[in-house]
Amino acid sequence: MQAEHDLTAWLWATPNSNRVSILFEELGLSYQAIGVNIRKREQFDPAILAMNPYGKIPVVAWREGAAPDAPRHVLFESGAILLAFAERHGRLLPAAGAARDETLAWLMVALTSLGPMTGQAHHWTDLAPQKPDAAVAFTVAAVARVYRVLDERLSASGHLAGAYSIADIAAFPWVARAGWARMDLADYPALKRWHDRVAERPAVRRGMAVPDGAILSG
Ligand SMILES: N[C@@H](CCC(=O)N[C@@H](CS)C(=O)NCC(=O)O)C(=O)O
Repeated sequence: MQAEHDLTAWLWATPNSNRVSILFEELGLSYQAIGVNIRKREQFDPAILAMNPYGKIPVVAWREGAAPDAPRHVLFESGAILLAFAERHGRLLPAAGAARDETLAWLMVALTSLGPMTGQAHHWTDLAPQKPDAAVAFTVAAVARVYRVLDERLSASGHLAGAYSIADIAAFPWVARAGWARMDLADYPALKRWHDRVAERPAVRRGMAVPDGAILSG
């Protein structure tokens, strides 16, 4: 296991940020969470842009040793952070074989379909000043399609890929915002059971409340 020193995460009350705070809580890491209020466009502060040229959160940084001059690592993209920390700590991702491949496949469903499409649906159903019917219908239908796949998968398996893993951590904070895509979890019983079970995990409860006091509004 590799230890991180001065582990810091730049986050807000957003699903991609919650992936990282849940991950760190599950791994039992000690870290400092710094709030970046994306509604105030703080993600474009030069200090954030210097770490992530995309100007998005989450971003994390740490030193590879206790010495002040130990090499500092900076990492952005929630999927990269999930993979890097699962590998560094040898947890939440099987080391090899079919179980690892399956975990990566469901991780990719969360990273490339569930998250982005729910984000788009949130934009068109809620945030956008105009809400064209076609844009709303397209994005809501895309989320419903992913929900059907997840629901079918979870009716046959307790977690997305066998044991609880970074695939579940990547998916959970987005499913927790089902309302953003006009989804009702009551229509997806296996997904709802999984959601309710994962939500009960102490690390998930703690991670969903980070950064302390952050509210995504407006
Ligand atoms: N693919 C990126 C997406 C990051 C992302 O879109 N983060 C949102 C918050 S969940 C953000 O920073 N939004 C502000 C913006 O895009 O300017 C990841 O998974 O980390």
